[in-house]
Amino acid sequence: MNTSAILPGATIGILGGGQLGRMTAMAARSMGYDVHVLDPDPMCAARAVATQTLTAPFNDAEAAARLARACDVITLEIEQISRASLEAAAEFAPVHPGADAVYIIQDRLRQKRWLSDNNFPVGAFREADSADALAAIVAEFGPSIAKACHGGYDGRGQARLSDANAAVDAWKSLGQQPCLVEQRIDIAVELSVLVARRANGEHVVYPPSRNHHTDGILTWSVTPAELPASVLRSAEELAPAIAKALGIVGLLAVELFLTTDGQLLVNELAPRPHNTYHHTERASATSQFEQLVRAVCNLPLGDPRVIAPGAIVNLLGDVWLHDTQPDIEFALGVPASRLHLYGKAGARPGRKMGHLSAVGDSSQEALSRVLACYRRLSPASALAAGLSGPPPQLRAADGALSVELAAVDRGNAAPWRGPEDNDTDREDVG
Ligand code: AIR
Repeated sequence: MNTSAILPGATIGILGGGQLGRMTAMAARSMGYDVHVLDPDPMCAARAVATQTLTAPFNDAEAAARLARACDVITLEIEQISRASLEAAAEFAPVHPGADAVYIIQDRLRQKRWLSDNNFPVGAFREADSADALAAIVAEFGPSIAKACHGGYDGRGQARLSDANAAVDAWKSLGQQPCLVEQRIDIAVELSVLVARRANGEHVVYPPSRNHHTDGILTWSVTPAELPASVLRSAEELAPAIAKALGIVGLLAVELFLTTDGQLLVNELAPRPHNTYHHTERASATSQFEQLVRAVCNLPLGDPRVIAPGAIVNLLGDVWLHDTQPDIEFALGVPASRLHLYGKAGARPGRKMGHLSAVGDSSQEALSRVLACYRRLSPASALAAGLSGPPPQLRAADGALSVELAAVDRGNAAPWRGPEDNDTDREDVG
């Protein structure tokens, strides 16, 4: 592999032109790179920032090759790129992360099996290949979530089953295709960790984010996570170990659950920038988007430390679909708040259109500010998301959570013990 740096002036190609591609392209342009994108939607969000937008499906290998021919390096912002497209692009430019890692991650069942086979901690799961099989698994597991292997994101392609009677409807709603079935986990806290890794194996780990989802879609995210040190340490060891095992060059986001009995389990992986790290644009010494550019261009990785506690709230299409339109002027009166819009044309329910961010002197202050901003912007959306009351308390004020976290502090947490040698491992070529 050619390991020299790809310097500003070069062209970065991005497979996918949604909001993640757009924000990556903005960071790349700030650093002096040119950017081309490929996306099936000619009006994709990154179009406004890229100098060339190729309109083609993600399984069009010929188009991926055409993108790569005009670029010095290729990265991606969505994992649903066909293996053939990634391999075709790699004929003409380095593709980071590479086809092998993306292939494992892009199929949810394959990903879970890989994690389990490699001894990373995951909850109970099975494959269902018929409605009857699904019913039998749910009869055994109890409440479960069935997930389509391919294609679903932001809560799409998932069905929650409280008992086996729901299997026929769930099987139909997932397109009558083999799916991943996960036993429902009693979650105390949702968190995520982002790692950036260069071709020589050097990596940096961002402090974990603490996250809150509604109906499978991220609602808010805050950093630092305000969790026990033992949990943070385990999470920070887990992510680079997974990135190394996958040979990731670029970014890997690891979504985790801390269970009510103190275990840390991997939920899902993403080989790209992640919604739970949008606050890095404000809160961190290096944003995740700049970090991706540095990693794939083989530049020194940026400092991942939090320089100001920060939080974000997602703005879904619903915000624009209520009777009352968002009050941007009122919202931006909240101190240290900022509005980010992705320039998407069609507001649809559940579609990520933008986010609000805020920084503060503490995680609690940042979260309280961004939620206040959201309530001002769209009281109806805040009500629908259960966010119209006082902000959630990140520290002990919530009695139940503090009991659960006390159990974690006593050492029940994190059955997974990191490898001894997960320091920078320069000899490993990803
Ligand atoms: N994305 C990728 N995987 C998960 C998410 N949320 C981002 C990418 C992708 C965009 O969502 O940036 O391009 C697609 O958004 P939409 O609203 O057009 O479906």
